[in-house]
Amino acid sequence: MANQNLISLEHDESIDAAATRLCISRREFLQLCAAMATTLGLPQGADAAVAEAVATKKRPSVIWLHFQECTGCTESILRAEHPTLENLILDVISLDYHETLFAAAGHQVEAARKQAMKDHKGEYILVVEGAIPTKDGGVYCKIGGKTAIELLHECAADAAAVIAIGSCSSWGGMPSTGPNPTGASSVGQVLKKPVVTIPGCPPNPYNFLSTVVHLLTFGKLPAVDHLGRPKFAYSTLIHENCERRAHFDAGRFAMEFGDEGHRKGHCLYKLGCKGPETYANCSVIMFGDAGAGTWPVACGHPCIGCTEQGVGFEKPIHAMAKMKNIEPSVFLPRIVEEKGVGATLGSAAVLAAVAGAAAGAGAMVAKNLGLSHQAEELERAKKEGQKASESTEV
Ligand code: FSX
Ligand code: SF4
Ligand code: F3S
Repeated sequence: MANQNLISLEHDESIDAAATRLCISRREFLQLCAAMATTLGLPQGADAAVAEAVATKKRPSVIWLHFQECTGCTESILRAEHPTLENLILDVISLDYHETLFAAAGHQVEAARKQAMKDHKGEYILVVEGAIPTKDGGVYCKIGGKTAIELLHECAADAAAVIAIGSCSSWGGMPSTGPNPTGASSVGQVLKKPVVTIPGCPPNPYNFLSTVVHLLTFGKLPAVDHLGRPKFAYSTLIHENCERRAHFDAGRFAMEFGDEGHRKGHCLYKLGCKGPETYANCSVIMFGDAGAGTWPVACGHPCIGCTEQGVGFEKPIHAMAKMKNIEPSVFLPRIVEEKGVGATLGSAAVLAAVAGAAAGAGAMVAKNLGLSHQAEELERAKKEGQKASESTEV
């Protein structure tokens, strides 16, 4: 069914102007906005509100700090190979300070930071990439003569919101791996207050973009969990929506890289996949540059739990994951559906949307349902084949 709300924007000049700014067609612009509304788990029709906000709202000033990290967050967010995404992110924010992207250097760039903080006092968003070394007075990371601890406190004081981007700033990430010689800590630990966290090493750019777009559209940051993670992105385990889940449930595993199970796309649990203990939406919205619709597990590599404190960079890559949720997913179909009882696939998908589960789950469930049925069919055919050959032998 056509989306009436998007159709109502057909003659909206601001939409045309936004599309022209981004060098894309208005159709592509609306598709992007619909994708963001979907990522946010917003109800049908919210895509029009998102499109209007992106096209017309004043861009918030962003001051972006870099501490202990690899700059992968910036690289994944502003990927040069994806000019549309890069343009869109730079279109929804006003990036007033960013050490690695600024052409200026030294005193000039320091002056730009101070000016932006003065001009947008109490209104700017502080985005922090990288962990903060806290040992020995913080001497292991200094910028412009100030330690990361000093800079963070200085910039956070007048910020309207603080977003920790990537696992390093969210919970310490790779720099905090034992024995953590520099005392690498998270933004929340140093500021001693909750901040919005977008973990991932690197984080999925759509999760950052969708967080900012939520702020633009509704004037507030999205709902977060106890770790500050936006619920739209981090409330389900990778394992819950994984395309290999049917193989897990049927007990079909790759045992070695390159073995038959691996080549057939079986579950990577026994190769150390941390999907069962990692909260993120990679299996739903996909994440990776290896081709369309891919993400680490789809490429054949176990999830290493890069978003999850205590898992990523902590547990050996090939150690088996702890099962956090051993209950079968409510979205998995019953083998025999009793009439009038139980959730149908359609209602499960609606429930997922209402519950704010990452959108796309319905599609993934449908895909899993197909795989489950295929698996059952294969199993049945195999058994029937065995029976037939047994009776022939007798
Ligand atoms: Fe790197 Fe960012 Fe990892 Fe950390 O991402 S991709 S080390 S999360 O802070 O630059
Ligand atoms: Fe997917 Fe990993 Fe779970 Fe297997 S263990 S179903 S590969 S998330
Ligand atoms: Fe990270 Fe696992 Fe996603 S390794 S990118 S959380 S699939």
